[in-house]
Amino acid sequence: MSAFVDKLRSIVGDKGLILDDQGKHPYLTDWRENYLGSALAIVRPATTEEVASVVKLCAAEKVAIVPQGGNTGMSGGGTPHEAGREIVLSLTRMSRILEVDTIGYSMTVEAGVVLKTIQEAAAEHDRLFPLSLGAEGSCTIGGNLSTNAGGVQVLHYGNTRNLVLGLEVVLPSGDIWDGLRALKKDNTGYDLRDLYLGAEGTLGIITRAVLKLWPKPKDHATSWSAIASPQAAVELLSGAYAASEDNVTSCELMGRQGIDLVLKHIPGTTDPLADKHDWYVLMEWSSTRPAREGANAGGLRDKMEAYLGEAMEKGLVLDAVIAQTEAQSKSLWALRENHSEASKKEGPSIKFDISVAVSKIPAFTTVGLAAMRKALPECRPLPFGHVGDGNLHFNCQAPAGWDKARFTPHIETISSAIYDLVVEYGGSISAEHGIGRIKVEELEHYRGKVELDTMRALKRALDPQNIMNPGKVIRV
Ligand code: FAD
Ligand code: 2HG
Ligand code: ZN
Repeated sequence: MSAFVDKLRSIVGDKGLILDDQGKHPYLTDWRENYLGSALAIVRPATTEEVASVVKLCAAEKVAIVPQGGNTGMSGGGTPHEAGREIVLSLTRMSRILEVDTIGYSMTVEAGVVLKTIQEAAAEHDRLFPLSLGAEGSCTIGGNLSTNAGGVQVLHYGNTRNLVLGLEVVLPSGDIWDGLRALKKDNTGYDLRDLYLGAEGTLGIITRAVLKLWPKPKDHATSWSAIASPQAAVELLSGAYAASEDNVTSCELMGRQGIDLVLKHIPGTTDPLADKHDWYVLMEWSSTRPAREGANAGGLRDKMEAYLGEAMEKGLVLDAVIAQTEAQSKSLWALRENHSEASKKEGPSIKFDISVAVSKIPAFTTVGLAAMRKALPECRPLPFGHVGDGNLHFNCQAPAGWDKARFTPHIETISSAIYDLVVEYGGSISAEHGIGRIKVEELEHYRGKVELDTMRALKRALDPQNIMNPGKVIRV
C-alpha cells in the first residue's frame, strides 16, 4: 500500500495527506460517535483536477472513496467502514468563494466552503443564502448538497435542492462533469444535477456549485409561544401565513423535555416564560420590506403581536414573548438549536428524522408517543423540529442513567414501532438527514421493490466498480 500512498502524494503533495493515527482520528468518526472507521489515508485535494486524479487512481487500484465535508452528518454517510481499505476524501481545502453575481442573484463556490461563510458572503452583498441549520458553523456546502439538507427555513425557501442552479461533479471514473451553469431554465434531457443532490457521495464527488441567492430581509420578528398541543402548533402556523402576509420563514415545535435538557446542559440558556408548559413554538417572520419608522411606525413585530394576541384570546396560545432585540432573538433560537448537543450530552438516543403531511402531525404525535412509551415505558421521548415541513425529530432519549449497552437491545423494538407508524401515515423515514450507513436496512425494508431496483440500477450504471462510498444509501 505504500506505493499507492506514494501515488496519492504525487497528486496532492504532503499538504494534502494525513497518515498518522492522531491526525486521522477526527475524520474516522461521526458527529454522533456511532461509528469508528479506518482508512488508508485522509486525502485533502486543493482543486477539482486533483480530485479527478485521485479518483482516477482509486478507480485503477479499486480503492473505495468516502467523500467528506464538515463531518456533521447525522447518518454516518461520511465515515469509512472498519476494514480500512478506503480513503476519506475531504473537500475542506477547497474553500473558495469564486463569484458573487448580485445582478443574477447567484454565487459560485467550491464544495468545501463552510455554510456560515456562504451566508456571510451573501449578507455582505445585501443578499441572502437561506439554508440555515445548527451545524452551519462547521458543515460544508458540498455536504449540504450531498445530503439535500433541510434546516429551519425550508417552509419558505425550500430545501437545499431548491437553492442550487448548477454543479460540477467528479464521476467515479475520474471524469469531470461540468454542469456549473447558472441557468434558471434548462430542459436538456435527464436532470443530472438532481441525481447528485442528496446522493450522499455514492454517485460522485461534488466539487463546485452555483447557488441561488435571495434579497436580504430587512425586518424580522421572533416569537416564543407556549401551546397546549401539536394541534395548536399547526393551527397557529396555518393562520400565520396570511397574518404575516406570507412572511413566515421558520416554525419550530419543541416539547418541554427538550427544553429541560437544553437548560441543563447548555450554559447561558434561560427559560423565557415564567411557567412551564408541555409544548412550544418558535416562529420567525422575515420580510424584505423594512419596518416603518416615525408617525406610522410599524413592521412585522407589530403584526406578530396582534396575531399572537388574537391567538391567546382564542386559547391557541397560552403565553408568549416576542424578541425585542437581536440578542433576545438569538437566545430564543439557542433553545431550539441546542437540542442535538444537549441530547448528546445527556446520553444515548435514537433519532427518528420523520415526516408526515403537516395536518397529520398532531395525530402522529399522539399515537407515536404512545407507541414509544409502550415499547419502552421508561424511555424519554424528545420530539422537536420543523413542524412547518411536517418534519419532526421524533427522538427517543434513553432512560436517565442508561448507557449504550443497556439501551441498545431496545432500539429495534422502538424503531419498528415508530417506522411502522410512519408508513401507516404515508410518511418518510428520513426527511432530511439521509440514509448514510445507519438506515440502509430500513430503506430496504420500507421502500418498494420498484424504487429499490431503480436506485440499484442507477448506482450500478454510474459507479460500476462500486468505489464511491460503498455500503451507504443502497447496497448493490
Ligand atoms: P458530511 O457529514 O461531511 O457528509 C455528509 C454526507 O455527504 C456523507 O455521505 C458524505 O460522504 C457526503 N459528502 C460530503 N461532501 C461531499 C461532496 N463534496 N461530494 C459528495 N459527497 C459529499 N441536517 C439537516 O438537514 N437539517 C438540520 O437542521 C440539521 N441540523 C443539524 C444540527 C447539528 C447540531 C448537527 C451536528 C447536524 C445537523 N444536520 C442537519 C446534519 C448535517 O449538518 C447536515 O447533513 C449537513 O448537510 C452535512 O454537511 P457536512 O459538510 O458536515 O457533510
Ligand atoms: C435539527 O433540526 C437537526 O436540529 C438535528 O436536524 C436533529 O438531533 C436531531 O435529531
Ligand atoms: Zn432538523
